[in-house]
Amino acid sequence: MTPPLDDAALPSRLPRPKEELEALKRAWKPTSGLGLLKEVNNNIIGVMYIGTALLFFVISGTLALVMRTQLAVPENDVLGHSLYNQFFTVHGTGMMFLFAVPIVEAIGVFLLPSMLAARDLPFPRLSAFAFWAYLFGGLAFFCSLIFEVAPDGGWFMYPPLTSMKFSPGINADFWLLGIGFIEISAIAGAIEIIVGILRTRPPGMTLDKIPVYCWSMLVMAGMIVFAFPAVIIATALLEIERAFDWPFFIAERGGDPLLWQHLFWFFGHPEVYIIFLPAAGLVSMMVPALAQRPLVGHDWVVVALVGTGFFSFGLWVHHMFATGIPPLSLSFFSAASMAVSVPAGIQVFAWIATLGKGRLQWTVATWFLLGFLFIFVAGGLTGVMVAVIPFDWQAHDSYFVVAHLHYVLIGGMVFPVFAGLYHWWPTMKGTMLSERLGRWAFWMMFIGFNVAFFPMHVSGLMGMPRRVYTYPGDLGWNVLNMVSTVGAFVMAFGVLLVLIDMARDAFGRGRPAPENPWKAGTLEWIPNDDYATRSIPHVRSLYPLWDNPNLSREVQEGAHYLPGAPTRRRETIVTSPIEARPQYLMPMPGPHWSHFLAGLFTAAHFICLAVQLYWVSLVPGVLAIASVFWWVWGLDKGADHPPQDVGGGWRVPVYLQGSENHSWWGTAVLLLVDGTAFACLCFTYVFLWTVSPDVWPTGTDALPGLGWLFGEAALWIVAAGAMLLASRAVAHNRSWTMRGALLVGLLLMLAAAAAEPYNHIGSGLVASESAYGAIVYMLASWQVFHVVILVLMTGFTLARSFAGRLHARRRVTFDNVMLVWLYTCGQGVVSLLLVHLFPRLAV
Ligand code: HEM
Ligand SMILES: [Cu+2]
Repeated sequence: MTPPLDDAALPSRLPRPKEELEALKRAWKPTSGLGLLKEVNNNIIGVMYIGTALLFFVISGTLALVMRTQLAVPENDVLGHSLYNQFFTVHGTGMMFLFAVPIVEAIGVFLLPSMLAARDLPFPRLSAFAFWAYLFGGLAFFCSLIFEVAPDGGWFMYPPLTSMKFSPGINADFWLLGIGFIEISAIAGAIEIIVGILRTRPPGMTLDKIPVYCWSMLVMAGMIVFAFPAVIIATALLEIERAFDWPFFIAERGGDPLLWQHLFWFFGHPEVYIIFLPAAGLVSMMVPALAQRPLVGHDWVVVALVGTGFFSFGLWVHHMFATGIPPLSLSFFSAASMAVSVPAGIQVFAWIATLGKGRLQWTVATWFLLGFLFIFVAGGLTGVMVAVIPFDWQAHDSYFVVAHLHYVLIGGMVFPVFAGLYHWWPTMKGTMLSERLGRWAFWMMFIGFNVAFFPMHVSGLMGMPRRVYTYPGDLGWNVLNMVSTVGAFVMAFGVLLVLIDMARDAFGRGRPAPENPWKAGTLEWIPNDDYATRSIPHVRSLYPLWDNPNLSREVQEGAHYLPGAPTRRRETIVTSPIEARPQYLMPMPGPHWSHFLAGLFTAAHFICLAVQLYWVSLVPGVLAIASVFWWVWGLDKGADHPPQDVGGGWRVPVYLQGSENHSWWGTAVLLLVDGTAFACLCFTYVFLWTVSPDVWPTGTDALPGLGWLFGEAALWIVAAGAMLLASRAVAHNRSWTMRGALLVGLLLMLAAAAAEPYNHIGSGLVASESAYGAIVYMLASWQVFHVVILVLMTGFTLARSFAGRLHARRRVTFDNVMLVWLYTCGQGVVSLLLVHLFPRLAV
């Protein structure tokens, strides 16, 4: 490789040839009209994504207003009992799953590439797919309210209330299938964000020069990878219990409703930080810009972010203080819950110190930030209160908790997000929102919020339980409730003002923004176009625009990296994860119908399942898979161009195989998700055994013989060996050996995956009889599911091989399949050891 740039020189020589910019523009030309559906550019998808999340916020908020109307006076009958239950469930679920998480990811999709000066994130079609799946799934979810079949078990859907016995209709299925599948889109977004931040940074942006926001997004995406599988597994188990009567949560047959709580809160607690950390990251970017000085204690803030992400996984039990947990673990989790306020405190002090040292600009964003600090600190304090166990026992399931959770969520994420909307609006299309309307909106939201939610602390302590649709008039709660309702409406008018402001801008009434209106120091303020920045800047510090006042002009003149489109198509530079050295030029997929159709059909498939049209659901299911094949068929282009000059003396290839390829990283992250899901199933097995060892077999009679264990394990191991053989065959271009090895390996895996349920059926185990049977067959089904995926992937690989698109110098597709394959074999062996050895050892 060529040496990197010496300090003074600019990466590309000026002036640039005229046709260069033309080529760049042509490659990134957006589609118009109906073509918008095909679009993948993060600038466009990001805006649609944010808009959809705001739409869902407004819908969920409207439900809250109706609930507040119902609660304004005692014995009210605006909403009946059953509808109220549906309303709070859809409100809570909508806010948490369809607004809070999606909007932070959406902001990431919009903002990250420009903060990293990348032309786009590494998997543009994946984010577009995630967006469409989310849009269609979310709309269907809200529609369930219209037909009065919305879920009504609360946003955390505790069984047994949500199991078949107590929720016989399809309401709960809407939640389980609707939300379960929308999580796919959250995970897709997380993969995109992780690989994007690690691999598409601008040259020179080493780990210590990553903007705080990117750190926060990296941590949050990492948390999604480890937290969301738990809720996906939980929803899958509950849905399977409902559909096939496999008793995971039914105590009479050895299940345990607490299993749900563990799995759910293992996700649910980190969820709060998944929402809060990106918001904190946004704050850490806005505060320095508004105060015109670097963030005080930058390194500490980063450590705090990473630390929060790490520790918040240990805390799920504090949502279960009232469930009869042993006292020693109670104290441990109580102390840990308080400790997690320390990193939040560090960040708050860093922001206050920065604001205090700088010369503050008073923008709308500043006001929202101050509102955020006030509300969030208040919510943190009540959080410490409920972390005290005796207090929690008092306040549990009262309005005190409703007040606390809204202080944290609205203070901690809604206010920063609105600050961010006003702050970064100019980067969208160069116009500004109205400072005057914005200030009105802020004050209405701030005052309305406190008027609405502060009294709930009091009504909660006076004994008002949460999730009641009405109350008698003689308990002293009347005034407090009326005040809360009035406050909620004032706040809603504040939100409405923001929407009006945004609509004004959309209809061309916005003021044109100056370049970098708040004089910020980070890369997203370099003027942007469909192709992102004209050239990719060389980064030397945390605030490049402050340290080099010429940077923006240099970039716009094309003096930095990749000033054009050398291969005449969309592409960006992939850099090394730590030092951000250019490694290769990644071609990026352009607009296409496939991912849109994949999103549409995936949503249709799950909606059909939710309304129990099982056979019909096969049609969109097959179409979704076909669309995915169509989508990925055109990727993995191989080195179809010679190495290209990207500036700074770097001449890089246009294709790299093996572990340096970005899609290999994407697959690896996906397997982390998969592994976490599998770990949750293993946890389920062991957990159910600890609560009901009596339904487990004692002695070896009831178990399949050891021969099955060794036989099946051998099949998995040999199948893995076949894959390694196939891999060597690819390296030597021995196509027929590869095809043969793949087919043999696949047959072995099919045999292994089928043998496992077969031998349990043989020994008389019935899935619906006991929790033991249920989890054993669940683990076996999990393996079958993986092999089915591998059948599809192998078929695809073979098709590529026959089409001449797979050989020694073009094997990225193959390598990704190999990862999934080897993982599946390993998982198969672990699963066998657990199922066959554990009952033998645990007598
Ligand atoms: C726009 C202002 C909002 C108002 C007026 C509001 C009001 C309410 C009300 C009346 C309830 C039902 C309480 C009960 O009956 O137990 C509730 C529950 C809830 N809200 Fe909000 N809310 C608002 C915004 C939000 C936001 C922004 C989030 C999250 C990001 C959120 C998350 C929740 C959750 C998770 C629940 C619990 C639902 C359950 O118990 O299953 N809310 N809210
Ligand atoms: Cu928690």
